[in-house]
Amino acid sequence: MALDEQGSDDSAVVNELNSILEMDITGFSGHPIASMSTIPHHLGAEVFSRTMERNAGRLHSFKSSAIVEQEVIEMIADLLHLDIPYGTTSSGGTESNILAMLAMRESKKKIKKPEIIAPKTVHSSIDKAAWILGIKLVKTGIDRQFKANTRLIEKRISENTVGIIATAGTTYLGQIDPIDEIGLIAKQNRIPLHIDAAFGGFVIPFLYDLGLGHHPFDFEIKGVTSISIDGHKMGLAPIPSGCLIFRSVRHLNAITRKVPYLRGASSKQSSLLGTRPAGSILATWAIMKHLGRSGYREMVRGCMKRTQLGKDRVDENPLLELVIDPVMNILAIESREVPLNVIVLKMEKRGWRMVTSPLPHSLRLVIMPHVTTGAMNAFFNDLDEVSTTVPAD
Ligand code: 0PR
Repeated sequence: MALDEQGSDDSAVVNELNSILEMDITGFSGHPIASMSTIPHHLGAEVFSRTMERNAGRLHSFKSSAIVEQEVIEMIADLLHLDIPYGTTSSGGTESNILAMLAMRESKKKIKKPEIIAPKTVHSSIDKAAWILGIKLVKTGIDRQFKANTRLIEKRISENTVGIIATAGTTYLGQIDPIDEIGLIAKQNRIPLHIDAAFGGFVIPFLYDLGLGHHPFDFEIKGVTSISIDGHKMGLAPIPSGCLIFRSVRHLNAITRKVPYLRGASSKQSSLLGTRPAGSILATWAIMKHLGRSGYREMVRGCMKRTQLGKDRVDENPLLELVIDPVMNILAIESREVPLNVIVLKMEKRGWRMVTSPLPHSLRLVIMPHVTTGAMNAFFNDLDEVSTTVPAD
């Protein structure tokens, strides 16, 4: 498309854009059921929209953002059982994971051929980070519940190992690795352990409060050295909102660079990005202050209630099967009769945008706060029809 010499007036542009935007399935459209993103909390959206010019890469000018960023890090660390955190906000799970792996590589600089051990269920951003950072990723096996096998991790530790990674809330199944066991071997071998809690970080602490399972995953476990957690998933924050927290200042220092021409707080940067939106950090702060623990707990309660509804609907359909009993608000569904690809095509025709996980081949549903009981029922009514070869009457 060429850039027009003369611009169009506001309303013409907005009309054109609106017709393009109609293609999207968003949290507002009643159909989204597969995505880890949600409608940001209205307070965050309001804060974001009026602070868009603020740059968290220039904290010397935007001093308020420096204070607020630190408070976001502290509130999140509090949720993750750490009193004195060191960290940075980020653009999301990918950036946090890249930085965590950079810290591992940099804190063991003597190792010339760095390797990181990670179960094969880690998110693709871990592979991307290894590629960018020149780190060899040693992938390890999982058990029948799709959790990391600790023994296999231990076996692969070598003189080149600079770190271990585990996940609290896997992308495909929402499964939690046995982080207490992995923490123990990481500590015994003095190897940093990063936990990717991009999705699960804003869920697991509240599951415990709600009596829905105790899954130790955070800094309570001595061997855990860093955690990534995303506001823009279950934190209800606008995109981009991620956070990386370290237990030790040594690891934060390992990813901090001087930017000598900038002054004061801006003269050091720990993020990958230079210019980055302060608006989403301010929005995350506002949402966290507004919701408090009880607000998040109630949100998780609702998501888990509707997850149970989804589980019941799968259990009622003899041609569908869950891969694991849901640990958090993610359901992975296998089909016994109709091939999954056929189901996906038919569901897409009915307006659903689907996600299929490869391990194992299954449909992934994420029961985010915007996924209402009505949307769940509408989805399963359609799924019941397309998952059988016998036409429904
Ligand atoms: N770690 C885990 C466990 C993740 O699931 C993800 C994203 C990341 C890290 C990376 O986070 P960022 O995407 O914030 O960098 N997983 C999402 C998913 O696979 C990414 C996504 C989100 C994909 C929304 C599609 C979508 O509609 O669902």
